[in-house]
Amino acid sequence: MDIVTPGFRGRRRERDRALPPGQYLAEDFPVLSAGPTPRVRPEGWRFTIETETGETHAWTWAEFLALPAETPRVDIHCVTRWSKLDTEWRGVALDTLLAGVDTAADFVMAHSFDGYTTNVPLEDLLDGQSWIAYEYDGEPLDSEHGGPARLLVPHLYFWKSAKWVRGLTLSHADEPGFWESSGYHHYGDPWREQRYQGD
Ligand SMILES: Nc1nc2c(c(=O)[nH]1)N[C@H]1C(S)=C(S)[C@@H](COP(=O)(O)O)O[C@H]1N2
Ligand SMILES: [Mo]
Repeated sequence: MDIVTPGFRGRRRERDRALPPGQYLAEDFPVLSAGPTPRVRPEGWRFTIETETGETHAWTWAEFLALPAETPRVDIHCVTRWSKLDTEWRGVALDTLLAGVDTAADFVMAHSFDGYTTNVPLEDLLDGQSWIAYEYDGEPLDSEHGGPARLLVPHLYFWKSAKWVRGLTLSHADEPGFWESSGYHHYGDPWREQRYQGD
């Protein structure tokens, strides 16, 4: 039997949509940070991509905002078991940022202004799968959610979506980042429930 209560109709679609195993739908947008929120001013902001040969590409905030942006609607899944469906973001696709970058690397480490790091295979950032996002739900990204800009890699657990991202380093070696060094899964596919090492 299908129970429909007033005010719940708008959620019909969300409720009926499949969630990855072990996940539930969050009503709000939880904040999960390993430390305090760093103060990152747009004036001092730089986004840097460093290749395996040491070549660097950098964008100031103004240069970054001038790049073509996209408005992805995506589902996000945190390893602490909450998910949100159809979240709306605005940001620059990694395809755009990496278009002029000459690399033969297979792996990426994302670095953040709070010292956080997380590793992702380069191919998982390409083909419309990831963005550097600076708006959420039509508003500038809140600092507690990673503003001014964060990595958004929605097909992997949300710890891969580095908040306050300051750059990517490309490498031939697959090194673990912050959570990956303390027992979390190296890759983190929510559909295969890759929460911890050995999953
Ligand atoms: N720089 C940085 N990025 C981070 C984190 C962090 O502590 N520092 N936490 C990660 C974790 S574990 C999760 S679940 C998400 C939480 O994002 P939210 O606070 O916007 O929900 O950010 C990820 N990105
Ligand atoms: Mo998390």
